[in-house]
Amino acid sequence: MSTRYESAKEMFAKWGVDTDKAMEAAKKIPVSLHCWQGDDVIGFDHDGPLNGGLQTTGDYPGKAKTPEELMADMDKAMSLCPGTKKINVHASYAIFEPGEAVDRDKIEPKHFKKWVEFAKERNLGIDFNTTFFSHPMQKDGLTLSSPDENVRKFWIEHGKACIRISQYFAEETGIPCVMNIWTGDGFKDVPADRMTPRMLYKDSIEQILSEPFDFNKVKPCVESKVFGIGVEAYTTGSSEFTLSFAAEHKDKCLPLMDNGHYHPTEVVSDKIPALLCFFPEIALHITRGVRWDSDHVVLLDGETKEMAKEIVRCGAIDRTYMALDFFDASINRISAWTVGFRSWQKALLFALCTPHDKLKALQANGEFTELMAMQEEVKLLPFGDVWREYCEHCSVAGDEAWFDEIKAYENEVLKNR
Ligand code: RNT
Ligand code: ZN
Repeated sequence: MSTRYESAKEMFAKWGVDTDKAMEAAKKIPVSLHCWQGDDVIGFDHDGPLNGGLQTTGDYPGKAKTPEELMADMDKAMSLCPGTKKINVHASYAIFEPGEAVDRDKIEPKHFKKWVEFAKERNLGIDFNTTFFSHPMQKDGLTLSSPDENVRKFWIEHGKACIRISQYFAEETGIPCVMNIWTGDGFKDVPADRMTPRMLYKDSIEQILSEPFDFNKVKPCVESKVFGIGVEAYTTGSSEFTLSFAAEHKDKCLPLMDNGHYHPTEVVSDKIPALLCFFPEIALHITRGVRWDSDHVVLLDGETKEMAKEIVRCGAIDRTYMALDFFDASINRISAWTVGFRSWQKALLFALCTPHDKLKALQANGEFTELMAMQEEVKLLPFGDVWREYCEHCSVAGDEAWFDEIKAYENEVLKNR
C-alpha cells in the first residue's frame, strides 16, 4: 500500500468514505466491452458498408479483420483495464465455418460458439445485440416497422434467433445476457403517417419477445434514439415509444438508454433515477456524443461522472446493466477501448468514493448553501491516489504506463496486418 494511498484514505475517511470498501465494490461491477469498436462496426457476415444511420470516420491502420484478430485486440484492451468485464457481441459478428454462412434470420447458437469459448476461457459474461443494419433486407431504411410483410417477417425471425442465441450465451456462461434491440428505422423527411410504422414496430417486437426465454437469464432491451444520419425527420423507436413499450412489457423487457440518443441539452444522469422509480432493472449504453450521436470515446467528463454517481447513490448498481457503445476509427482502436473502459471505471470508483449520505442529508435539511460548498470541496479530494491503488489491486497500470503496451502492440501486431 503506498503512503499516498494511506493519506488519501484518511482524507476520504474524514468525509465518512471507506475507500477500501469503494475499491472492493468497484471491482465487482460488470461492464460490457463492445466488440464493434475493434472493426468500425463492420462484423463478419457482410462486405458492405456500415449504414442504418450509423457512421464511423477515420481509417487508422491495423483494424481487426478476422475473429482471431478482433479477439486478440479485445484481450489486449481488457488486460489494460481494471474491474469485471463482460463482452458485448453483435449478431453481425457470427463466425461461420467455410460453406456454413446463413442469412441473419437463420443464425444459430453454433455460429457463436467461438465467442462462447473465448468468454468461458476468461470467465466473462456475454451480452448480445440484434443487427438490424448494414443489410440488403433494410428496405427504404426500414426493418421491423416496414410496410412490406416479407421484410418485417425476415427481421422478426432475426430477433427470435437472437433470443435463442442469448439464452445459449446465458446458459453456457452462467451469467445473464442482456440482448439489445435497436433499429435505425425512420424517415429522412416529414412523414405522412407517424403512427402506422410505430404500431408495426410494436407488433414486431412483441412477436420477437414471444419466442420462449428465461427472463432471469435473458434481458431483452429496447433502445431509443432521437435521429440518425439519413433519418433526420422521424425515428420510429423514439424515446416515448421505447419507454412506453418497456413499461407495458416489464415482465420481459427493459428500457435501454444510450446517452448519445437525446437532444444535447438532455442528460441521461437525470433520466436514470426517473426510470429507477418505475423499472426494476434498466440498461445503459455509455458513450460520448459531441454535438450529436457521434459516439466519441468515453472520457472522464462531467456527465460521465454524473451518470455513475446516480447509479451509485440510487443504490442501483445491481439494477443497472452497463455497456460501452462508441466507435472511433481515427485513432488506435485498442487505445480507444482502453481509454473508454478506464474512464467509466474511474467514474464508478469516484462515485463510490463520494460521501452521498452526507450530501443527501444537507439537501434533505434544506442546507443548500453548505451543499453547494461541500459538493465543490469533494471534487478535489485526492481521488487519483485511490484510482492508482485500485489499479494495483487489479494488476493493471494505474498511470500512463499502459500506453507503452499500446505502442508495442501497434508495432508488433497491428503494423503487420
Ligand atoms: C446506434 C445505437 C446502437 C449501436 C450499436 C452498434 O445509434 O447506439 O446501440 O451503436 O448497436
Ligand atoms: Zn447504443
